[in-house]
Amino acid sequence: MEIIKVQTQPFNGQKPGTSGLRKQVSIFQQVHYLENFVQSIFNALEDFQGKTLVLGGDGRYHNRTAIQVILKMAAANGFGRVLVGQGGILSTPAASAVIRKNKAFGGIILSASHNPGGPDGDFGIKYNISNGGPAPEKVTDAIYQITQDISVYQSIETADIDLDRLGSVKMGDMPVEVIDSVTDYAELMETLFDFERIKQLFNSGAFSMAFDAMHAVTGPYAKAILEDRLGAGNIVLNGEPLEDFGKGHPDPNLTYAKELVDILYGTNAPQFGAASDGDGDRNMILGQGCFVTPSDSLAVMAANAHLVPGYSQGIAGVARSMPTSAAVDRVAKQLGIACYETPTGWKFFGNLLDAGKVTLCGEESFGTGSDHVREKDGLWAVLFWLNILAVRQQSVQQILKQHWAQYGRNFYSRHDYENVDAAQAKTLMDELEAQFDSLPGKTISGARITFADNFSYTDPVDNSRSEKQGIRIGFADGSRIVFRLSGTGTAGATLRIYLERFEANTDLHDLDAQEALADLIQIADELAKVKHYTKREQPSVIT
Ligand code: VG1
Ligand code: CO
Repeated sequence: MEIIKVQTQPFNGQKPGTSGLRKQVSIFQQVHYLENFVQSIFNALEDFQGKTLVLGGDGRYHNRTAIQVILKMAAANGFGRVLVGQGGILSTPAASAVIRKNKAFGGIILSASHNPGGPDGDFGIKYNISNGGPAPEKVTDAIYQITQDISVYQSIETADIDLDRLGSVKMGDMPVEVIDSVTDYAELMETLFDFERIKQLFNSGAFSMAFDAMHAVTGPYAKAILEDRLGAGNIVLNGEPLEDFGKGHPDPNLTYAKELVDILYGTNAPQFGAASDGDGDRNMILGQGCFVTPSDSLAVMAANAHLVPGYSQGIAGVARSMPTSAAVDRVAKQLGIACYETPTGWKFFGNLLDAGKVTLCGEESFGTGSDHVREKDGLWAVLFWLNILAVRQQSVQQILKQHWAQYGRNFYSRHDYENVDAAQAKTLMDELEAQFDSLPGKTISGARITFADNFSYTDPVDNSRSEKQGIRIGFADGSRIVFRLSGTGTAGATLRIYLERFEANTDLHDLDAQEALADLIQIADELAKVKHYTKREQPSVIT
C-alpha cells in the first residue's frame, strides 16, 4: 500500500460548533477542505494505530463521496480497520452504539443533523471518542488548532469500495467491514424496553401511531423496529432516506414536521405520533391533538422510568442543558436524585454519564437520551414513550395532565430568529450583557428581575470550564428568559430566546403556552430590542 502525502493549505473557519463542523455543501466540496479537517482530527488523536474506527452518516448529499475519502485517509493514517454502515448510513445514536459495542477507538459521523441537505444544503462532520460520545471541547479545540496550520494530509490511491454490499473488503491493506446499519442498534433497544408489552399494545386494536422519518436516516430504523419487530403496521411516513430529505427541513418540530402535526390534530388521529431529525438523534412526541414539549418529555420519562425494564432499577441522576425547562428538576427532587445543569450540546453530558452520575439527560431542542449510548437518541425516546403508554394504558394527554397536576407545569417555549444579520445579533447580545449590572432589582412590566448573567459551567468530573454559554435573566417568581446564538447554523446568525414560567395552579394548566408566556415574550423584546436588531416582527420558528 503506497501512502501519498498531499500538500495543502489551511482553510479559515474549520471550527467545530455545538455539534461538529457544519458548512454548506459547496464549502465542503472545495479541493482538500474535507481532507484537511479529517487529517486534523487524526493528528489530534494519539495511539490509534491498528485500532478500529466507526464511520457513517445520515445519508445526505455528499455522504458517499466523503466516506470514500475518509476510508482512504484512515488506511493511510494507520487505522486497523473501519466499520462502515451499509450505504454509508448510520444514525448518530446507532454510530454511538456501534462504537461502544465494538470497543472502537472512535468514530466519524457525517451529518448536519436538522439542517437541510442536497447540493444547496449543508454537510457536517464530527468526531466521537471511544465512549461513543461527541469529542469534548479540549479535543475539538485541538482539532481546530491543527486546521489552522495544516500543510499535508495522507491518503492512498485506490478504487472506491462498494458501500452497499455487506461484508469485509480491503481499502489498501486496511480491512473495511460494511455492517448492517440497524442490527446492533435494534438489539440494544430490545434489551431496554418491554417489546412484548408494546407488541400487545399495537395488537390491541385500540392503539395506533404515526412516525415521520422526514426522508432522513431513521426510516430504515423505524421500519425495522416499529413495523417489523413490534408489529405496529404500516406507520412510517417519509421512510425512504433521500439525499436532499425530499427538499424538506428534517427538524422534528411543530413548524417543520407539519405533515405529522396535521395528522395528530386532524380527525381520526392516531393515539401517538413521533418524528425524528436528519441524523436520528432528535424526537418529537405528540398525542391526539396534543404536543409534549421536549422539556416535559424528559420530566415524564424520569418520573416513569421505573415502568421501563432498562431503568426499573432506578435512575442515578438526571441532567439537562441550561435552557431546558426545570420540569425535570422537580421530578429529580421528588425522587431524591441529583439534577445537573450543563451548557447546550450533548458533549457536556458525556462525563456525567461515564461517571455514573446521571442515567437520563435531555435538551429542549428535541433531544433525550440515556446512558445506553453517548448521543441523544430519537427512536429510543419513542420506544420509551411506547413502553410507558403500554404499561399505563392512558393517553399521552392524560399522562401529561397528571404529570402537571403532580409537579406543576413549567410553561415553556423557544422562539428562533433564523438567518438574521450576524453583526446585529452580536450587538443585541453585547448590549444585553452591558445591562447586567443595572438589571437586578429592576421591574419591567410588573416583573422584578433578580439576576442577569452569562452562564458558565465547571464540569464536575474533570473540572474543565466553559464560559459564555448563554445569557440568563431571572425573575422574582422563578421565571426565566435565556438568550443564545446558535452554534449549528451555517448562514448569518440564529438567535434563540427561551422562555419559561412555572405555574402551580392546576386550573391554569390548560392555557396555551404562548398566552401563558405573553408577558415574558414582551419583556424579552423590550430588554433586547429583538424586533429592532433582527428586523423581524415574528420569530421564524416557535416551539
Ligand atoms: C442546537 C440545539 C442543541 C443541540 C444541537 C445539536 O444547537 O440547540 O441543543 O445539541 O443543535 O443537535 P444550537 O447551537 O444551534 O442551539 V443536532 O440534532 O443538530 O446534532
Ligand atoms: Co440531530
